[in-house]
Amino acid sequence: MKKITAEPYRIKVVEPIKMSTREEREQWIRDAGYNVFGLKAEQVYIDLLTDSGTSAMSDNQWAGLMLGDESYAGCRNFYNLEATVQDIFGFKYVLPTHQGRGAENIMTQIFIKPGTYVLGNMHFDSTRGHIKLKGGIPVDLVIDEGLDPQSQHPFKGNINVEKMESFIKEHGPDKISFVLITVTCNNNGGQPVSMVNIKSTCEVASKYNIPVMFDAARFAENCYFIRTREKGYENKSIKEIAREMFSYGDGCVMSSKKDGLVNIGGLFCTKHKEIYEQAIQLSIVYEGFPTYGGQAGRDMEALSRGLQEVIQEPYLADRIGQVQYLGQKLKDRNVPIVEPVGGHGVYVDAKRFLPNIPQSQFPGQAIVVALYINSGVRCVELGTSAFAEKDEKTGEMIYPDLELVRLAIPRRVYTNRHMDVVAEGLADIYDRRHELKGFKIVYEAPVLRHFTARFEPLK
Ligand code: P71
Repeated sequence: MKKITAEPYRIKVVEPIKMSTREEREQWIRDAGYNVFGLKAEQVYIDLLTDSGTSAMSDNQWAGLMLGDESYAGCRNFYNLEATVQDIFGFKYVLPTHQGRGAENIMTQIFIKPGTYVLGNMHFDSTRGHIKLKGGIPVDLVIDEGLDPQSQHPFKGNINVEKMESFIKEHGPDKISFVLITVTCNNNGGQPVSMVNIKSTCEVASKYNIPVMFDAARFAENCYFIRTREKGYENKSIKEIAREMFSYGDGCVMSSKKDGLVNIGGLFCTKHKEIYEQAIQLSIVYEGFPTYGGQAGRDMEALSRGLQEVIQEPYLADRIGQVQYLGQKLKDRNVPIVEPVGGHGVYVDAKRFLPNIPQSQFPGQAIVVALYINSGVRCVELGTSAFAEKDEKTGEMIYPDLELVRLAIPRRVYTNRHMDVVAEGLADIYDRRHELKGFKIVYEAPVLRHFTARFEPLK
């Protein structure tokens, strides 16, 4: 029998959160145009909007803040961070950035020539934005199983390597600026990429002289899945797995707001001196002098310590275990979710949850609003509101394959009793799903509309 375990930490500081009444929440969400991005955080009881920048830091990280060296150039915390990243990632050259997208800006400026393609499993929104702004064309090549919420494939973030090679042959290697592997793959459920897949992706890319970068936002969670799901890695440490994974690529960008266990910051790393030298120029213009890159000395100290904590096996077992706990509770109540459950949250399959509400009426948004009103839980729609696009030629709406609602779980912040409240609330709504109505959009911005859109419920 499996031994019962509990959190590998105890709680030293608590932050009160406010409970509210259903009537208050009905009023607040109406005022916010039925968009949870418009709510004040204090109007939320359990906030599962994102796992980005929402982690709780450890006592060791907080202690590190006091050791911040706020010198403009060459502060000691940079050298600590550099040594930690070199040790865990294996990349020689390390540049801090203000957050993930700062590193993406540097990466896309270095690699992209206008009119070239950037291949990847699934590019994240901000990456996609940076690629397009530099004249590149983002191409998603995730395996078919990755787009099927019910497929039990253990590595649904994998790249379809054959498809990638045919794409390169068809368009010519000169037309591909670089390959980006996002670990774990956020857009389809925090799904991992296997070591075998990373290795063969990099082999094919290098055959055609195409550089490979990683989006390492959730690298430790990916390594944990490799350790627990991929043959040959069960006895390796997370650090050994990370070192092997990164060894196949040319560098990485990272939003340290996820697996850095800090609230802000990012990294750009590479093994090549020439790339580093170009990156320094861009860093000075967009981020800051290369030994701070938009971060305070104390931020870099907390990040250095966070990276050492995030690769600890008990931490990851607890972290991934909590996400699976919520997933299992929802499954027990028949709520349709993306399976297997990924690394940083549970993704609800809105198409199966509300088969009677067409994508044009925002079924995901209907679930998000109902869960907020019911339980004070804030989550996010990753479906029609976030990703539908108008066809430039025909003006027709193109709906995304996946209509999902993400319950992202902040790291070390909530207990499993909070997860029980979330599961209970969502299961209640599922039992009453026939009462739910769709929405129409009454205001939308031309780009990234889901942050500021306003909705009205359909009668
Ligand atoms: C998430 C976020 C935060 C977010 C950012 C933009 C729009 C909506 C939500 C951010 C990521 C990410 C990956 C794989 C790069 C970034 C940008 N994720 N890559 O999931 O997931 O990092 O926010 O530090 O600039 O809620 P940044």
